[in-house]
Amino acid sequence: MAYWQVNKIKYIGPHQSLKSDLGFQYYNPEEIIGGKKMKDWLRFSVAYWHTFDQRLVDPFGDGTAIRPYDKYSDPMDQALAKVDAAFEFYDKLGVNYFSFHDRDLAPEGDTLRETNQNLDKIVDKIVEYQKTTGMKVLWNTSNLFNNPRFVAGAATSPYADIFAYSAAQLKHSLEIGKRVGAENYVFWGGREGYESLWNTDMKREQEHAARFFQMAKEYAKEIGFQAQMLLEPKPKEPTTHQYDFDAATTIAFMKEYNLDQDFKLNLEGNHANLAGHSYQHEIRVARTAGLLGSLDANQGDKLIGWDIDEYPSNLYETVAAMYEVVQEGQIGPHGGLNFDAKPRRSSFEPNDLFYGHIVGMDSFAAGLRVALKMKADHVLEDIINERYNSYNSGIGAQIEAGTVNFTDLEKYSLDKTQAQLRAATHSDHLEQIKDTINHYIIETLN
Ligand code: XUL
Ligand code: CO
Repeated sequence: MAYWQVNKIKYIGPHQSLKSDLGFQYYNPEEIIGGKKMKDWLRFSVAYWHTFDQRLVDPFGDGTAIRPYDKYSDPMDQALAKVDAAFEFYDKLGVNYFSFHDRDLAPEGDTLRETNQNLDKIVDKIVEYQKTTGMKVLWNTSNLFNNPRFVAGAATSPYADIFAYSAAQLKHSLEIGKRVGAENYVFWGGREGYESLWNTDMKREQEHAARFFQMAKEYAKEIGFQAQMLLEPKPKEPTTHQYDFDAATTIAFMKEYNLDQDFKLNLEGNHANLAGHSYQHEIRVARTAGLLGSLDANQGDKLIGWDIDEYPSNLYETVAAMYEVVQEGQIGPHGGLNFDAKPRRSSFEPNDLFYGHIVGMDSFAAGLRVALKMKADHVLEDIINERYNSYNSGIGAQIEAGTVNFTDLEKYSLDKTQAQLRAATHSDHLEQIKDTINHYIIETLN
């Protein structure tokens, strides 16, 4: 039985008008570009929670989603049907990876023992499908935020029983990660933050979080689960302040607690915007620290300002993100682009899940094409090399080599005139750079 009323999505090339059939305009998975297949550059992953579980609720309205497994009223029957629907969806969309939380897959029981039994039954079915389809897991994670017991956090909960339960839940999630061969394991600190400092012992909470990550790493090692561990920064939502605020804050935390050897970052576009940054900024910060792990692909709406998880469609942003990836040579050692994104509440039909992924995949594929072309033409490299040229010789080279001090630099500068100093600077011609980038976008995609 087919759950999704579409044929396999194929590359059809750039198309002018609204398409009657579904197809990719820029994503051509087997095409070799920049020395690699497109699908290997991008490693797209479908997010189980948004794609198969999300009912399209918003704070003012109930879910609108129509899904092909809605007819199953028993939660376990529905969970089993969703696995069939999911694997058919991956096949029709043509992706090789998916990502999931433990709680996305199966309903909770009254005890963790019962919950684990439900989950294991679904994972058994997933593992069988993996054998016949070759589908891989980009990452799995544990939902330590939805249930009311996590009201004040999980690893940073002030209640020790909740910390203990969270550890036990996570332990099983790591075991599942090993069974499905997850390439990464993500920690998004859903409620690891605070509502108010007036009742919060911040230092103690952060030490608890660090201990939690240490134990997770130790247990993964103990069972031979080799996934790359990733922390996913987000500044707010659901708590007023989340400890993993942004890439820079999370890196400082990782270094303070000696986690930077074993953990890297999973960065998300909409989270970057909530922190007052661009996606490109977050990726650059992680790259600079050698800690780029993987990417969650989505975008926010600048006019709304919440974390609304739109499918990415903004070409300028995907070009900027893929520019960073192209400079890096890969997304991360085992990274990919996971669509942490959902359709709008008004796009409630099953096929909208395909349209959403198509625009997301096409947008990043287009970004990749443009970024590779700009790199091949050395557009920005030449500008940047020229801009820092004064450090390649003379006083600049001495500054970089650490062979001069403040006294030397005073001697060097004391009698320089205003005109000489003005002549040492050059216009950045930023407007020209932006016009050039526009030109590359238009030319490459035509
Ligand atoms: C929430 C978010 C999560 C994580 C996984 O904003 O991004 O979906 O990616 O828990
Ligand atoms: Co995310």
